[in-house]
Amino acid sequence: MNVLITGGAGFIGSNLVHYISQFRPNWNMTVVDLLTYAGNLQNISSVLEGPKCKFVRADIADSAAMSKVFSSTRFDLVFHLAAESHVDRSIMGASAFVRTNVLGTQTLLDLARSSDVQRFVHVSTDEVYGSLGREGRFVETTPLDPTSPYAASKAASDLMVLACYKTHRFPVLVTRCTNNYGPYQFPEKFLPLFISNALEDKKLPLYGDGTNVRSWIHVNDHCEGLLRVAEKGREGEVYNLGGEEAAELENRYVAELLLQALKKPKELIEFVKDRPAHDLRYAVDCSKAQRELGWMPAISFEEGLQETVKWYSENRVWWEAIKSGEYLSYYQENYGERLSS
Ligand code: NAD
Ligand code: TDX
Repeated sequence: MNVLITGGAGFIGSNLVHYISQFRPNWNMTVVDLLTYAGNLQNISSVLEGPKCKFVRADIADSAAMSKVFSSTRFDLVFHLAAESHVDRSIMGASAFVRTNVLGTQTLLDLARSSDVQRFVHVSTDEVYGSLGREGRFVETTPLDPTSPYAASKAASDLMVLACYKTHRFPVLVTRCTNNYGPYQFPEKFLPLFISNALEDKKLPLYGDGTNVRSWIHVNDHCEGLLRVAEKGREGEVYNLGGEEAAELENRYVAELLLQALKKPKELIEFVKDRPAHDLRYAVDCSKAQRELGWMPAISFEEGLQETVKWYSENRVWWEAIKSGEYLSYYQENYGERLSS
């Protein structure tokens, strides 16, 4: 079985590479990643040392480069994760999001279709549905109503992927997952940013009044969901994947929990100017994945958060190296005027 994983040096992609290496040890993996600011080969270095995984640095929107990748191996399965993935960066500038998330996805679809790929799993997000009020859940048929440029670019890519099935019967599957957490997450996202800032005794910049709700899922539960979708999902279908109900939590509460775990004072939290069009709440109904694939998240948020806090505490070298250079300019641009010091 030959598997192409795009974005395999990023957060979820690298966890998927480790997961496959452990649970599908016979699969041959090819990782394609441009190694943008978010990609880090160290995340998968141990797997790359073995015989089952090779790496190609390439831009998924570069059809000549990607054409070489598809002609070097006949892939049975594609997991497409490469993306610009951070909402705040999409607010600062949307073009890279359109290029990678929309054009890059279409480039892959064209090449995968002409090289007879058997399954194409497009890894999308619950953010394409927009924002929920305090009640209710997104189901797979909820109309798409994205609010950020990031979410709009992912929604556009979902529609191109689904159109490829409708028009050409190309065997695609789309997943829409809630907020992931775990090892190797770039410290611009809420949890690794807050954990690493707390470890450095820096302020935790909480947007608005901190009552926005996210549904948290451990990245390994997401990886298991992706394997089930690839192996058992129905072609042309969308599957929501998300955390347990108990992991639907207000940001403020999660910030306090992680401070407790690190034995740091609540006073590190600073309420700052809100993100524009900040979605109030995400929560997905995963009953389709449960019914059709027998999938459910297995890691409780309580357990997963403790383990994640421990990982960032023990792997300071990993995130300290990232929190330099380009990261500092991004941090200044996004938080400079928001934070008091
Ligand atoms: P990430 O930003 O950590 O990783 C993205 C990876 O894609 C990086 O390694 C980067 O170098 C690579 N990349 C970016 N542009 C590229 C290009 N043009 N060509 C090749 N590679 C490129 O993102 P993540 O959090 O791991 O998310 C992975 C996927 O899962 C994304 O498609 C995202 O939309 C989706 N998703 C993420 C979450 C979440 O909570 N993080 C939840 C649901 C869905
Ligand atoms: O500094 C911050 N302060 C803050 O209060 C940051 C970075 C975030 N937040 C809030 C905003 C959100 O309500 O925390 C919540 C989570 O923020 P992000 O980590 O930026 O994630 P979110 O906007 O929810 O989007 C995430 O989930 C879906 C991922 O970044 C996407 O890639 C994924 O598709």
